[in-house]
Amino acid sequence: MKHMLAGVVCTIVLAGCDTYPDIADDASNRPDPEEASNDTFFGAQLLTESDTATGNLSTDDALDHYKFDINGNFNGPLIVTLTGLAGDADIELYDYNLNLLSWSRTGDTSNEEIRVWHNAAYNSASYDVGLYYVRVYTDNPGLISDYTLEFNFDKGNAE
Ligand SMILES: [Ca+2]
Ligand SMILES: [Ca+2]
Repeated sequence: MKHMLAGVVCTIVLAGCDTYPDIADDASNRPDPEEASNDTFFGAQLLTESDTATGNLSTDDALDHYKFDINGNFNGPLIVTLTGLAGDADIELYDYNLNLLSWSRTGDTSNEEIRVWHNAAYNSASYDVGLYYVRVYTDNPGLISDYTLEFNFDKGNAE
């Protein structure tokens, strides 16, 4: 009985842990490059015209991905914010290789903010040295909320 209880507790604890980046299509469990929705990294919406995106999370769509390129030939702070929330949603920042760089997971309707230092020397041979991915998501299945996602890259003294 004690062992069973330990197993249950362990399962509950694990269920609360972060998982690896989910680049797989939920249905097939395999990468799906033709995925049209922004629910996967493959369908990440490119922010080009503006550094701001407005989106919506709902019961049927609790996960959105975005990507942007800061053309980062300069070092400087990159700041990503999520505002305008009606409930608890969170953000994660990934590099061009989909490595999780940082995250912001405050509670309730609090704004989220991620600050990282963009190092232009990091894999500078790559064409996508300034490419980042952002995941906007909620763990609250009942949440319905608009949001504003914004990124800001300060080239500092380089300009
Ligand atoms: Ca979505
Ligand atoms: Ca939150």
